[in-house]
Amino acid sequence: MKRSKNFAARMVRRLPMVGIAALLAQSARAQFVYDLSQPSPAPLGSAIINGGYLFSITPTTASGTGVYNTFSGFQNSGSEEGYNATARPVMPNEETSSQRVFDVQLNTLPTIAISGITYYTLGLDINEGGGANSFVSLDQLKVYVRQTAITTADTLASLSGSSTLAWDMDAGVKGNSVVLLNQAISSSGSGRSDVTFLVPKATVDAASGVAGANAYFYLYAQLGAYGGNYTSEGGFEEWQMVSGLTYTPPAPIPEAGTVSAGIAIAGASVGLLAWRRRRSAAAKA
Ligand SMILES: [Ca+2]
Ligand SMILES: [Ca+2]
Ligand SMILES: [Ca+2]
Repeated sequence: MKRSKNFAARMVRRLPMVGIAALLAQSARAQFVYDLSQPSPAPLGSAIINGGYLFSITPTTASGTGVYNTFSGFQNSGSEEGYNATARPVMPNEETSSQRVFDVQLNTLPTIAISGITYYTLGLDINEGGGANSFVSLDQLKVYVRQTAITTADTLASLSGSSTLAWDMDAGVKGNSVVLLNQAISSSGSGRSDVTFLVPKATVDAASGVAGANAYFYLYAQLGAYGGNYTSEGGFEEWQMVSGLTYTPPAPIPEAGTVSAGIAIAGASVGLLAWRRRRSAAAKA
């Protein structure tokens, strides 16, 4: 009986820590949402995340002047993920064509200079069908670099465990980020990017540890995991090297977006913690 009372007392003392742990866990799940899926107001939305720059292309500014060279593509119903590699097998959602999914070296990536910063210039060609299906979320986007080509590419772990993470959309000051996209905004058609992704060249080169920029570049992405109207359907989403761009990107809106329900859950955790403290005090009385 005495042991049981001591056990109960220990548990009561631990309750505030349990509350704090729950608070931290819920906060970690909060997402910062960049909504680039709405057609107005013009110019179309953009997002700067951890020094990277994502924006939609408009039909009037893309002008058909770019060259779009696909190096990774994947599709799955619901959510989907994958990364480029020449090694086979690739991840389950990834295309298997050696012409469309392959290793990329940094010195083959196109670049563009904007306001004195040079970026590697990449694009995402969304293939989601029309109507309500045209929306899709970008939940994860990670740039990995390696000094040699990857030889096992069938899991994310085989990449992340052997490579340097050079850039991550979830590593910025806002933490876990999601970008909401809409194929219908660009109306660019298949074969041309709907969304441009610029990642600072200096950041990626430094992470590679190879001065001559011969390092290998791997782009991992996950789409559709946000759920709701933003699941993935239709054909393959394809990542492209984009060269020959002549347009000026829309003005960056780094603070755009809203915080999802995660913060509200964290607030509820604070309330729960206070309730547990009151319970603890009552137990001691
Ligand atoms: Ca969709
Ligand atoms: Ca994320
Ligand atoms: Ca698709």
